[in-house]
Order: sequence, then C-alpha cells, then structure tokens
Amino acid sequence: MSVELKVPSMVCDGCVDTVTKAIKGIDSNAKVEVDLSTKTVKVDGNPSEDSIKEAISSVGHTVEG
Ligand SMILES: [Cu+2]
Repeated sequence: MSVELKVPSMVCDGCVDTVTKAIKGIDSNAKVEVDLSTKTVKVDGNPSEDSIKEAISSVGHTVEG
C-alpha cells in the first residue's frame, strides 16, 4: 500500500531522518521517500495510514490533515 502524507514540521535532514526511522520502526521493509522541499512523506509498505501517522507523531512531528 502506498501512502502519501504532508509533515510540515520537518525542517531539516535531521527531521527527515527521525521521521524515516519512526516509519521503519513499524515496518523495517517499508520504502520511505521524503521530499523536504514539499514536506511530503511517501511510504510504500504494509502499515496503515493511521499507524504511520501515529509513528510520526510519536517522534514529535505533526501530520497535516
Ligand atoms: Cu530537523
């Protein structure tokens, strides 16, 4: 399943790393692509959209919408 989310709280490569690790923490095989300029996170993997949102907010980031 492919999920695309906006995470406007990401401001630097450290944030990208934090968010990527959070998602890999719930699915180590997930393919995570982050575009910092558009604040977009694309995930190809098994977790549901809700669990991805939860993982992102658990590391202090905010998912839009
Ligand atoms: Cu940062």
